[in-house]
Amino acid sequence: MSTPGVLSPLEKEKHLAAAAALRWVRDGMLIGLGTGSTAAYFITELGAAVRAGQLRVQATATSLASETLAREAGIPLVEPRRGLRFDLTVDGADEIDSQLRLVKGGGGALLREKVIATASDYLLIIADSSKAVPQLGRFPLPLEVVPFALPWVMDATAALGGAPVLRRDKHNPAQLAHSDQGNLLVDCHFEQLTEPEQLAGQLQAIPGVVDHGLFLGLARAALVAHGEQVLVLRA
Ligand code: ABF
Repeated sequence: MSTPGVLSPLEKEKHLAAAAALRWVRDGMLIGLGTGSTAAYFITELGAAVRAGQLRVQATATSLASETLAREAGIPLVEPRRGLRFDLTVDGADEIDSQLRLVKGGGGALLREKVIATASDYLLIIADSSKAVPQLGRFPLPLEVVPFALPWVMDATAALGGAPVLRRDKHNPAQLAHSDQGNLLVDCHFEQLTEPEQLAGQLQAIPGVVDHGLFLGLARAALVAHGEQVLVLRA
């Protein structure tokens, strides 16, 4: 495990969880690479193992940012194609409950993340301790939305109690945020997600919603770092 410089306690936890995920990787695997700062630590660690000749893997990334990082790290990349399945995908999350239901998409990559997670035999989530929650819903639920449909998606999600907010570019708030597909991102502020399965169906039924950040029944395990310890949660 590489040792990054001075890190905050949460950053240390992210790095610890990411480094622990390397133990799930076997030689020859096809790996899905997640997005976000925790997944970035994993990509860096995996790249170091590949460059050192300890592991031979191929990978596909869930975002253009992770793809660039993986390329720089020396991880061989494969393009999407029919029949492609991933032995393992390692990704972060915004919230994880005790049933390993997830809220994802704070990083804007929820669509590619769900595509790759669904095409994976094993989705392993890596996270710092702040992500484990008794109930989903404190973190706003992201949606990827086709631009033309935006006004009606805002109306429909408001009617569901989601208090939708159109996401702005975090580096340039005068601009709207866009996904890698060029779609818009809407963050829904539900007070609590008591029935995530029902809500997932309602959101998916809104025309123009490409996908939502609820990942239900997809994660097989989560590595959640608490201080110096990494807890393994299983579905
Ligand atoms: C991705 O990155 C997401 O689905 C989630 O939105 C985010 C987590 O980011 P971080 O690891 O930076 O907290 O995994």
